[in-house]
Amino acid sequence: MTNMSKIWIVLPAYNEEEALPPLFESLNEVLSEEKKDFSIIVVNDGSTDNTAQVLADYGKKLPVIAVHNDGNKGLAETIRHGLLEAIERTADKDIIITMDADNTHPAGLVLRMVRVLKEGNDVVIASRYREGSYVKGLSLFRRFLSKGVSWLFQFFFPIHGVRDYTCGYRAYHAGMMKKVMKKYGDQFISERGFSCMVDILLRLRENDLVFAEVPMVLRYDQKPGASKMNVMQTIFDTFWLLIRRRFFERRIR
Ligand SMILES: Nc1nc2c(ncn2[C@@H]2O[C@H](COP(=O)(O)OP(=O)(O)O)[C@@H](O)[C@H]2O)c(=O)[nH]1
Ligand SMILES: [Mg+2]
Repeated sequence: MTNMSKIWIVLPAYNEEEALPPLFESLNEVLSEEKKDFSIIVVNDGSTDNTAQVLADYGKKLPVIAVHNDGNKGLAETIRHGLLEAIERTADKDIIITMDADNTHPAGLVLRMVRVLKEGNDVVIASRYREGSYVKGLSLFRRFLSKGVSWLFQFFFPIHGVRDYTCGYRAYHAGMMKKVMKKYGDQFISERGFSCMVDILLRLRENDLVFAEVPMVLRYDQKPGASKMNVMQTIFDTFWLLIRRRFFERRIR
């Protein structure tokens, strides 16, 4: 076991009492079947439903580690918290995976992402824009928005191998993540809301890394509740991030 790299799954969760149990079950199924060593770090962002209880229950039967924000801090702060918790625990050869806690990102894809990461990539993105990708159940408007962001960023901030800038399902080489997060400190994530996923990618882009994508089947039809994304706010934040980084801020090297 000791020479195996461990998989650390980081889940930002805000009121996900319904989605977490089936997600835990399927992660456990796919990873145990392949005899992978794994832990799931869930950052509870001041949920007002039974998320905390679900985490306490699952912590007794699966390798689920619950950490709690004091209050509702938003997605960016929650992802940052989760990544910091992860890099404190990981060995350099480990793998850190972030995914939505809403049970729309298929657990089975973890295996392929790990495989592709080990094939020589530093970052692997589960992408909606590759041969074999499929999006089920997401509104036309939301699909159009992500696609627009994808085009804009591919034009202004091209990254070799990257088309999906917004998806939260990603695999990172742990040693790389440690180095990069230490280097930027508080500036690693400057956004507050859902635009943090683009923000992280732009930071990583400033470093000499290798990116790859694998096709994802996004099961938005399995989402138990409504989306928690504030669409207008996210559009605004994302555009402002693009303009700031493109025209006002200097690249940090
Ligand atoms: N920390 C935090 N996480 C949130 C918040 N809103 C949503 N999330 C989490 O962020 C992820 C993405 O949210 P989701 O509703 O799936 O957005 P969508 O898939 O883009 O419609 C999920 O894991 C949510 O639990 C929030 O206010 N704070
Ligand atoms: Mg989601």
